[in-house]
Formats: sequence, C-alpha cells, structure tokens
Amino acid sequence: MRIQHASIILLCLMLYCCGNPGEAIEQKEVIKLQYNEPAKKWTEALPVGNGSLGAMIYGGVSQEHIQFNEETLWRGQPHDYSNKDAGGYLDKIRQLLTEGKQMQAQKLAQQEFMSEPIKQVHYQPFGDMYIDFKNHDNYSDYKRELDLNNAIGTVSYTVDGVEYKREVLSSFPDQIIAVNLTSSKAKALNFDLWLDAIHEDKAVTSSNDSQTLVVKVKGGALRGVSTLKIKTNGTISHVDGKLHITQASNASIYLTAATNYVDFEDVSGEPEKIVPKTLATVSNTGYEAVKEKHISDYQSLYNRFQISFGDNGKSKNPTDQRISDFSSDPNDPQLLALYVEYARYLTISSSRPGTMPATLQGIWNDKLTPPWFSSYTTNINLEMNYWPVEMYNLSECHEPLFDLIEDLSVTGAKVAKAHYNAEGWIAHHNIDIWRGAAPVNASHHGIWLGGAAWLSTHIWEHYLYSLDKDFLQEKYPLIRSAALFYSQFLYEDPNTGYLISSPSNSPEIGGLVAGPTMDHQLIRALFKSTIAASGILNTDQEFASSLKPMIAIIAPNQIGKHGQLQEWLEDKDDPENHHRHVSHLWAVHPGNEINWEVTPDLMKAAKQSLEYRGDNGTGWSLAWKINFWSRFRDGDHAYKLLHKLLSPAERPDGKVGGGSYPNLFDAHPPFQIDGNFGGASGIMEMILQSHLDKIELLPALPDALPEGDVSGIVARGGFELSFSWEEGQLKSVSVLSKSGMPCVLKYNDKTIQFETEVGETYHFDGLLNQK
Ligand code: FUC
Repeated sequence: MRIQHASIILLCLMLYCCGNPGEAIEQKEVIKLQYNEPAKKWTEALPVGNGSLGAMIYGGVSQEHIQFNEETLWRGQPHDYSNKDAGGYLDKIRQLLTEGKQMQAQKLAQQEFMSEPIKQVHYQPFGDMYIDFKNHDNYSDYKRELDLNNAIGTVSYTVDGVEYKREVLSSFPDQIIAVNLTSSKAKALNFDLWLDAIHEDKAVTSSNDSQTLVVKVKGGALRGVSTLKIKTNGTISHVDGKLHITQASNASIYLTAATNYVDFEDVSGEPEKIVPKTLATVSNTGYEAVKEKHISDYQSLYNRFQISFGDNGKSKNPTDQRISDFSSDPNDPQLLALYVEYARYLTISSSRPGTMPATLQGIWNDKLTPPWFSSYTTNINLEMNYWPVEMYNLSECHEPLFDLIEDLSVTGAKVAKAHYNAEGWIAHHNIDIWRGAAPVNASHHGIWLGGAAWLSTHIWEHYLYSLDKDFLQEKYPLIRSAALFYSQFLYEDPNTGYLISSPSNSPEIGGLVAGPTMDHQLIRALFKSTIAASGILNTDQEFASSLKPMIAIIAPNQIGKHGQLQEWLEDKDDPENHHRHVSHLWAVHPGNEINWEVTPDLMKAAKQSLEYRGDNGTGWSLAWKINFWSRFRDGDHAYKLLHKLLSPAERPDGKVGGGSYPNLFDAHPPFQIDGNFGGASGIMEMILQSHLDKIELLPALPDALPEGDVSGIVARGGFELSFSWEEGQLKSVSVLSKSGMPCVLKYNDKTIQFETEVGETYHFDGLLNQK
C-alpha cells in the first residue's frame, strides 16, 4: 500500500517537473501568504474574491472581522457626463495653445470644456461581518494564512487545549462568501455573529438562522442587500440584534450580496429577490461540497501556470517579515515567484468573465471616500491591471475590460460628438461605473486624449496572444470606431505641419498642451492595429487605407537637446523632473514602436529619459519602470526597482514610499492594485518577451535570479512555453503551438525558426537544438 502511495506521489512530481505546456499541472508547489498574528490594519488583512464579491479577513481571535464588497455598489446614478456646449470651444482652445497661451487655454477649458458634473463618483464598501468569541483571549499557536493553491484564507489557534479553525473563501460557482468554523472538541464553539456597515442609511434584521443587511448609498440610485445564513449543529438564538450560537462543533456561514445595478443605464435590479435565490441554491449544500466546487473552479484557472526562482529557505518565514527582510537583503527569489502567483490570484479574484474590470483597488475597498474614488484611471492604472493577464495564462480574465470598452463605445460616442464634433468614441483619464468618458477634475490633466487608443490596444493584444479571429471579428467595430474618432480629431499643427493631438496632456505633467508624444504613439499603434485587423478580417479596406497616409504625418518621436526622448512637441523636457509618470516611453512598453532592433537611437534616448526620471516612484511607477528596464534588457536595473517594490511601504525611517504592505498589496501609497499587476508583468518581461515578432528567452535576466523555471507562460502568436535555466543559462525549453503558426525563438545571439502544427509541442536544449 505504502509503496503504491509513494509511487503515485513520484509520478505526480515527475509530471509536475517535466510537464509539457498545456498539460494540466498535476501538483503545484504550495504557495501562500502566512502570518503569526491577526491583522491590525486593513492592509494586513487578507483578500478573497470571486470577481464580484470580495472580502478582507482580519483573522482576529476574540473578534473576527470580515469586511466585504460587492463590485456594483457605487455612488451616483445613470448619467451622461458629456458637456453639450463644449464643442463650441474646441477651436479657440486649440488656437490659444498654438499661440503659446497655455494658461488662457487651460482657463477657458476649465470653464467650458469639462464633464458635467466635473467629478465622477466613488466605489463603495458594502458591509462588515463580525464574529465574537467569548473567553478566547489567552490563545497560543496562532496562524493566519492565505493559500494561493486553493484560494482559501485560514485562521487557527488553540485555547485551553482546544484547536479552533476558520476557513474563508469566495466562491465563483456559488456566488457566496463562505466562512467555516470548527473546533477540535465537540460543542466548544460559542460565538455571536452579526452584520454591520459604515453607510449612514442601513438596516439589519435577523430571522431564525439568517441576518440581512440593507444599505443605501448616499446621494445615489443604488441600494444593496446582503444576507448571511448559518448552518450549525449548535443552538441559535437572537441576542441584542446578533445571532447567538452556543455549543456548536461546526458552523458554516454563507453570505451573499447584490445591488439594483443592472448596467450603466439601468438600475432596475432587484437585490431583494437575487439574494434569497442565490442562498436558496446553496443553503442545502454542505461546506465541503461548496469548498470542493470552489477549488475546482479556481484551479481550472490557477493551475495553468507555475513559476519558481528557487527557494533559499526564506519562504517559511512570515510574509510580513519577508517583505521587511527584503528591504535590507533582497535575496529571497521565491518572494518574486510569490509576487507573480499572488498577482494571478488577485486577477482571478477580481476580474472574471461577466464581472466589472478591476478598479484601482481591484474589488477591495473599506472607505466611503476611497483614494481617487477607487475607480478606473485610464492614463496608466486600468491598463496596468491587465498587462500580465495574457502572459500568465488568464486570458478570459481580460474579458471584463472588453465589456467596459463596449460600454465606452456608447458613452464615449456622446462625448466625441459633444466635445470634438467627431464620430467614433473617446475616453479621457477617468471612468466610473456609469462609464463617464468626458474630461474630469481639472483641464490641466483631465483633458487627456489617449484613453480610447490605449484601451483599444488591449483588444489587439488579446488577439496577438490568442490569434482568435472570431474575437477580432466581434471586437473590430470597437477599435475601428476609436480609430475613426482619432482620424477626425487629429489636427494639423500650424507650427509644424504635423498631425497632432490637441488639446491634450502628457499624463499628468506640463498642463494642457498641443501634441504630447504619448498620444501620437498611441494613435499610431491604434491605426496600425486597425489596418492589420482589417487585413486579417478582409474587411473595411477603404477605411484602413484612409488611415495609412495619416500615420506618416503624425508628429514623430523626437530626440531632444539632453539626449532625451522628447515628452512634448517642443524640446522642453527638464532633466531634473522626477515625476512618477513616464508616459512618453509608452512606445517602449507596453507599446513596441521603440526598440533596440529597429529604432536603436530612439531606444537610447528613451533610456536617457528614464535615467533622468530616476529610480524612485509610487508603486505603479516603480512597476512601469521595471517593465521599461526589462525592455532595455537591463535585468539588474529592473531588479533594483523590484527591490523597492517588494520592500515595506512604511520604512524604518518613518518615510512612506512606493512598496508593499504586509498583505503584499501594492502601496502607491495608499493601496493601489496596479503595482501588483505591473510588477508581475515586469518580472515576466525579464524572462520572456514577444513584442517583436519573435519569442526572446531570458532577455533581461538579473544576476539575482540565476536559476528558475516557468511553465504555462504565454507568448504572442499562440504559443505556450515551459523553460528552465541554471547559473544564468537556459537549460531547456518546450513550446506548445496552439495556432500552428511558424515560431521564432531567440536566446542570446541565436535565433531559430520552425514551422509548427496545432497542438504539437517542440522541445529544445539550452542551445536551442531540437531534442
Ligand atoms: C493618476 C496617478 C496617481 C494615481 C491616480 C489613481 O492620477 O498620477 O499617481 O495613481 O492616477
């Protein structure tokens, strides 16, 4: 028996170690966040989520606090934010900018050109679940973990020789948050359980084994209903508005929540009906069955990919200690693997087909007025959330972003008409749940014209990775419509004769200007992908042909007097400016127009610009710079910034900077999830790049990561790869072809090309000799 068992484990390990890409990974290394103490702050609590229902688990002993969100609870109501009279001022604003009268242009734009109203609205917290345990003050053996392999948070400790254990998960198939409580001794569980919220307008009612919380947001059309139901072998009574449970050996709590949001134009939903229906479906299911269904659903996504940089023993330390140790000694390679796997976990937990895209905070927010409204900022943050998604094999988690683009093609068309008298659609730098697409906040940064172009590149990128022609066919109207907007919006600059984007802004530096470099890079990329898509789909040739001549006369990338890539049309960059945004380097990453192969001089200038900007930054800024340095093929420099990104946000000297919180959430500060995703993308760009018609292996491997292996990583062209390296040298690589396209592999100075067939895997050694 024993021998049989051992050989099964061995077989699993062999499959795991030598698995081909595309094969389900039998057994992943157990990878988790772990702590010896309960969370004191929200940024120490551990997140679970199913794309729409999110929770933060504090893991307290005498009192458990589970703060939760439902992704559609926002302020405001359906609203068209466009300013009907704005278009009448466009020519005047342009003229003032051409004449160099920036202040006057900004003032006029502020008065006449902005969104109505000028601010969008906040994402809201939903509620809080509390569980009070009596006489649990003297405890030992405390452990709090988030197991990324099965997406379950656990808390365990001992009181008077009895072990108490909690598990918390957010199930996608059952649409509930489940909390399971057990004790090692029969009938030892005694606790009070109740719901609350920080909304002014709230009501809690209890009945039998359940409690319902109803909230209404301030100044808005949305209300939320949440019900918890408890299944226990103990006794349930009602005391002081709480469920009072005594003499239980186990208890499972199922919580769900919904709002009346249907879509950005419709708030006729009936959460009062949805919530009981969801609970009725699951209430007769035992916790073990709920858990099994949850794990199998989660692992169908999570188990496709695996990354390791070796483990030097530090992975057994508490995660908060590892983050703080990393700041003094950045030698914990497994922490980088954890960072990538955690980003995958956060993607799966915050962005599932049919849900909203991840906001600035994913789906996790405990504040009525969260930082930057916890909304969608498109001049870097929203796109960064989706940078790694194709590469780390979670392609379908990209879908919520495409749905948002679909909505924007409606609201953004109204803005295009009202503000620019143009067809097509446009989005500015911020979007909320009502899909506000007009320029908000202030003219000097709110009027940024890159939104529709940048978002559209995600549709194209999804196609490049998947080569899914049906998808391209379905989404082509969206990118075409964005391109149509820009083809009408671009304006011939009287000073230079180039086609330029005006008025606009280089996010968020230098105020309102004519012709920021970033916009031109974005618009060229959009035009090129629209032309390519029309060719692939054999459609719309006339429109595609009309874009071609425009590309040639859009203001080009320029090298300025400091050897820098110019951020603006004029050569006015300040080398002392250490601003967090580095927008004019978009064409280096995530774009590809500037690269070492074709445009080495521009690449050199871009690198110079990044050196001037320096190595500091907010969380997302550090993350972007990691991607840039990887594209510059300087892995050691990228690692230097990873050192900062994975160090504590609150430093021993009392200073606070871009970094990580104890729960490994990215710190802008405050918490912003973009850095988690951008950082993961940067780590992957060190070991694989595919933005230039070939797959480059280990293009920017830092000295600090001499060994490692990855499987299930995806490259453009429909390829899935597994490879490993030792002593900084490629050891072996396997390529699974999903689309049957020819494959070009590059490692060091060697490039090979081979034909492929759909479903076939090709194996090579470290010198790219076929095995
Ligand atoms: C942009 C950035 C800020 C922040 C905010 C959400 O305005 O400049 O740093 O990330 O978005």
